[in-house]
Amino acid sequence: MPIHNADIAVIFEEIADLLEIESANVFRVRAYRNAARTLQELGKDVRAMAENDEDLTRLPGIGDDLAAKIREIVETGHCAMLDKLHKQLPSTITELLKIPGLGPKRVRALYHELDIHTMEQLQRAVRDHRIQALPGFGEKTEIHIADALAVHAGSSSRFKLAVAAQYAEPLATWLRTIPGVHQVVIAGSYRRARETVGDIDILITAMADSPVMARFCSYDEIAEVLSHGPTRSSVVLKCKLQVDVRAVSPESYGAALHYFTGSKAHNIAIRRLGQERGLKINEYGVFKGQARIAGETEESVYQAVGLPFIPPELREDRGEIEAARHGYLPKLIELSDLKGDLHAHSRASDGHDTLKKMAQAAQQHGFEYLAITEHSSRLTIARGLDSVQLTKQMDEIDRINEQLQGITLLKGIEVDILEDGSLDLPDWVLGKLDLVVGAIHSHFGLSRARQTERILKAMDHPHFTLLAHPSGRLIAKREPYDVDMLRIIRKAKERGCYLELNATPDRLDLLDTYCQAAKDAGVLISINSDAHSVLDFDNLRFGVGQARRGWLEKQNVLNTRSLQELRPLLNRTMS
Ligand code: DGT
Ligand code: CA
Ligand code: CA
Repeated sequence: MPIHNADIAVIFEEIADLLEIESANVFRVRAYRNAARTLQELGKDVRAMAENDEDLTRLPGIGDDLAAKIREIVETGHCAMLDKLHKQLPSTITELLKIPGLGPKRVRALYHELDIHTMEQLQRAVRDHRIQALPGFGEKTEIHIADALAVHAGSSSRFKLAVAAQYAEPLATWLRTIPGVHQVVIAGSYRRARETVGDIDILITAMADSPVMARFCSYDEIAEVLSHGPTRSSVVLKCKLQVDVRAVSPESYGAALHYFTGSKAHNIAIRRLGQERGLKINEYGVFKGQARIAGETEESVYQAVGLPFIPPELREDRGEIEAARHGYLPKLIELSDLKGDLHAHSRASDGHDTLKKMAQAAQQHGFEYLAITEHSSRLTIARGLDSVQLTKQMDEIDRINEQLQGITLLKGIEVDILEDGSLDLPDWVLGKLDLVVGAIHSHFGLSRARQTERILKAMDHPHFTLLAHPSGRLIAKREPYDVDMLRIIRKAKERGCYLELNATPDRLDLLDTYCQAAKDAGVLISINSDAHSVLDFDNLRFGVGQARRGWLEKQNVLNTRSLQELRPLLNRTMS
């Protein structure tokens, strides 16, 4: 692999970082940093210079020693000095340096002051809150490290659905502009709206002479072309997301779309149904002997095995084929069914926009109502509200509602559920609100029994309306806390309160299988944006995707109700 100037600069930067951690002479450290900068900004290829035996010491900041190191790196790809530093310091140090926000100074403090040599030791220091006590650190940095550690622990190569969308959708849009292209569909787990996707599968139909495959392989975000052919190609984008593209003829479109949408388990079950009828089903069509009897549309594939169309989000072989056969497939909720949103923040706590802006944005999304639910005072990092501030906000909402037309702000709070299950604000103020959204933001590590009791107790509170992000998980960052979710669902039924499906891309919480359990128990789910800015309402589509995976229909979702229908449902009469 050819060495570029930037590669050598990276090595010199790392040497400088490690020397700094070792408390080396500041001039020495600076020499490596200066050399790194010289290499980054140099218009000439230093490898070519070294190979042509040019005098490297004529470059600014490069003396005999650094010139020798450049030659060494160009010839071997390694630098013995960096290897030696790696051996002297715990390997964790290099990993710590990769955490955004942790420069060599902070890493040195962790190493020298807290004697942290391993990830486990770091984990323990985070847990015991010893990090925030260090000079120059603080609570924010500690949380940052905790997040980075969690990512490190669960480091998987799957992409969150919303992140994959940011790459896949512009690519699909661009593919549609290529001459001769008819259809472009993103299939696979993406189409099934799984919360994370392993890779992107794109299906294309195009004229035989379309240059689509050649063009696809020249897309400027590609890092590597894994395979390239007239009907299938695979590439890895610079962001490391793999994209598989398949081109099929129009008569195979439905069969191919069905095949590449999956899931694999669903496909196998459908193929078996075909076999029972003497049919062969593959990505090219449905065949009886040599004759193609279906495959142009997905509907025709299902029809061939005696079933109605099954929506992609249900295709997990979790009972959807049975349901289709017996005619009780759900009529799944759609984004346009939502009439409001019951969880949003404004500038009064940790949001970015004013109440009025948030209301107008909600209205533009076709909503009749938006509940403002700031954090409560316990959550100091989110500038939570106390009783006085909340009372003031209620007055402000009254004033704004008088000015607004066609949209109503509801008065709410996202109140912290404290460790003992009590709520972080007094009853008198909670009683004045339209709804009380309860949430866990601390003590994630309680035992299953205690965590469950804590939430059940909160739900017993006479003013409790809705449990926010019920499992507390952050995708690829933080595991759900240990709770008996079925017990919580039963409690919600008993108490006449509701569970949230939080649509934030890294939450998507309640999980799909529990949505189904809540539906079966007759508990309504509220699909909420948890918006912290006017842009966040766009995330609701991911929440709706997850709700569809959870078999939810319009009537199972609280915020499909009109404001008039909603009011009595928020009025807690049970106590
Ligand atoms: P992912 O990418 O891990 O999030 O999940 P998928 O479902 O997108 O899986 P992927 O990309 O490996 O394959 C796309 C679809 O192709 C998959 O959902 C079903 C179909 N498929 C892949 N391999 C097989 C197979 O061995 N048999 C059958 N029947 N279908 C397969
Ligand atoms: Ca895939
Ligand atoms: Ca794939």
